[in-house]
Amino acid sequence: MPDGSSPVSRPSSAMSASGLTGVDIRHDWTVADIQALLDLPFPELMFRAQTIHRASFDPTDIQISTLLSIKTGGCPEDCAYCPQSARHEKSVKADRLMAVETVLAEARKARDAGASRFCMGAAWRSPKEHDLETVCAMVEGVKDLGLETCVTLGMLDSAQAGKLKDAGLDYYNHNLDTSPEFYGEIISTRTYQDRLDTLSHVRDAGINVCCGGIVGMGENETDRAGLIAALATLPTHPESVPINLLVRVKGTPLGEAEEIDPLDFVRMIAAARITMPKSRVRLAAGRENMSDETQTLCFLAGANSIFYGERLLTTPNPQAQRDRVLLDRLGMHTTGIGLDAAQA
Ligand code: SAM
Ligand code: DTB
Ligand code: SF4
Repeated sequence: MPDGSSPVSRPSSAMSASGLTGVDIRHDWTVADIQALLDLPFPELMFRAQTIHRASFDPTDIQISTLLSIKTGGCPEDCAYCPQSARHEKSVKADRLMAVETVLAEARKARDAGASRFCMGAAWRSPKEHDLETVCAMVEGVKDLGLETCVTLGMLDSAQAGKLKDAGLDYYNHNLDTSPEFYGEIISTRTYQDRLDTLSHVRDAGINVCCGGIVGMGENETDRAGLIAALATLPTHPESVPINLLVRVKGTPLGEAEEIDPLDFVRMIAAARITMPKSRVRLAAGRENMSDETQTLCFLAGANSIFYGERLLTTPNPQAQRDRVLLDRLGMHTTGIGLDAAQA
C-alpha cells in the first residue's frame, strides 16, 4: 500500500466527508492505487463499487447504444486486435462509406428497438474533409430521429471536432485501449499522445467524451491498472467508459490470445466504477461469449451501459432477445426510450 490515501484505507466516497450521498471525484489516482483496488478481496471490491454506483445511479438502470460500421475495413493502422486493419493476414473486406439514407434507415431500426444512442464507427486513421461532411449529415439526420449521436472516426484535429460539434454530435468515442507502457505492443502507427491530443480536441469542442479500453490482449495487471489510471486522471473523466473484452478474431495478431479469468474482467469494471463515479461504465465488446452470470456480476460491479443489437462493428453481439430476457430476469430496465415501450 503506498500511503494513507490508498484505496484500502480511504473511506468510500459515498460515506466521505462530503456527506452520505456526496461523491468525491478524484483525478489523482496512481497506478498503485488502482492496483490495490484490483487486488482487494472480491466481496470488498464489489461492496465499494456498489456503494459508489448507488450514490449516483439507479442500479437497475442500463443505457443502451447501438453500433453501426459506416465505413468498414481497409484501415491503414496496425492495431493488433482489429479485424479492420488492412495490414493483417485476414482482414474484413473493405467497403466504401455508407450513404446517409442507408445509415438513417439503420438508426430508425435501432430507435424502434429501444436504443437511446446510435454510434457510428469508421475504419479510418482520421477522417478526410469530404467524408467528414457526409458524417456531419449523418449526425444531423440521426439527431432528428430523437437519438443521441456518437461517432468514432480515428484521430481528429480541433477544426474537425468543431465541425462535428456544429453538426450536433453528442459523443465522440476514442479509446486509450491499454496502459501507456503496453500500448507499443499493440499499435505502432499512432502514439498514446496522439490519442490524448484527439481527446482534448473533442473535449475542448464541447463534445462528450467516450473513452475506454480493451482487456485480454496479453497485458499484465499493472497494465490494467495503468489503463484505468490513465482514464481516471484525464482532466475531466470521460462521460462514457467502454470496457471491452477482446473479441479474438482469427487472422489478427491477437486471434489466439489467452482467455482471461472472467472475474478479472469484473474487477476492471469495478475499478472503473470506483475511480470514475459519475461516468457511464459500459460493458462493451465481448458479451457474445460471456455467460449471463458474468454479465450480471459486471452490472453488480457498476456497469450501466451496453451495446445492444446483434452486431458490434464487424463481429457478433448478443441477440436483442437474449438481452431482453437477461434484463428481465434481473429486474433491470433501460434508460431513454424504454424497451417495453418500443416493443408495445
Ligand atoms: N478507427 C477508429 C479508431 O480506432 O479510433 C474507430 C473505430 S475502432 C474499431 C474503435 C475501437 O474499437 C478501438 O479503439 C478498440 O478499442 C475497439 N475494438 C476494435 N477491435 C476490437 C476487438 N477485436 N475487441 C475489442 N475491442 C475492439
Ligand atoms: C468501443 O469501445 N467498442 C466498440 C466501439 N467502441 C466502437 C467497438 C467494438 C469492436 C469489436 C470488434 C468488431 O466488431 O469489429
Ligand atoms: Fe483502424 Fe480503428 Fe481498427 Fe485501429 S481500431 S485498425 S484505427 S479501425
